[in-house]
Amino acid sequence: MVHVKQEVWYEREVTGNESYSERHDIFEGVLRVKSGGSLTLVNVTFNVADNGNIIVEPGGLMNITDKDGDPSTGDGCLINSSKADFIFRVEAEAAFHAANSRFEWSHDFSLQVLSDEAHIANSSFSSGRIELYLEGDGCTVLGNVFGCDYCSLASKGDNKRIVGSTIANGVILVDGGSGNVVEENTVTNNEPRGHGLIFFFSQNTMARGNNVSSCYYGLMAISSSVTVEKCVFSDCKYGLLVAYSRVDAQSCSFTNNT
Ligand SMILES: [Ca+2]
Repeated sequence: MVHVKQEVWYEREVTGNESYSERHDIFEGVLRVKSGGSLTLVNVTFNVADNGNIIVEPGGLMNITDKDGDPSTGDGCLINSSKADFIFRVEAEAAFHAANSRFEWSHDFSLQVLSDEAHIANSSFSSGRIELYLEGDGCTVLGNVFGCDYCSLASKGDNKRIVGSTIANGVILVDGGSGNVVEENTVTNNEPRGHGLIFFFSQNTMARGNNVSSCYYGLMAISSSVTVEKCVFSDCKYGLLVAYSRVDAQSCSFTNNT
């Protein structure tokens, strides 16, 4: 039997290099990764208490990952809480890497990523209402699963790649910016009048290979320029809504939209 360490973390500031693996810790208070600090968690379960928040400050790095680089083996991290209104914020000029891990919340969870250096891959977000808000330029969100009560994946800024995610109930919103790519995502939105993909003042955007179903508008473009390629819109009230926009739709399919 593997002995798993368990500790309670109270208010904590990370200022140097800290790395933890194979632990099951409880976190209370505010965790801050400070400028010059680096916190790596590998196969760590982190239960966040009711007073917990996580802030990665400018110049800090947080890395949440698994042991073997394989998303199928269940040896990643689990960040877990039943706290209402939990905030996990990566500030501008900070860095954040999350891979092959799980984030589980039973209330509202806001992961606010304001930095350019942010990569979130092959992870799952479940339960509660999740807001993943991306504000920097060039971050990537690849191959994640959002199985929450409601999920909003919202981005500002340029040149992001939102690829290969599954959103069981929610929306991908690209608000402003240029050169963003939304590709091969599967999006369902069961909220009344909930939409699938929304582009709002978003220029030179590519939406390619997405599968959007059970939404009010499958895709809404307002004051945007969007190339829509090889997307499938099914069982929506309306496939597309385009206003003050240039939308170039190629090889898309529309089925069962009422
Ligand atoms: Ca793994």
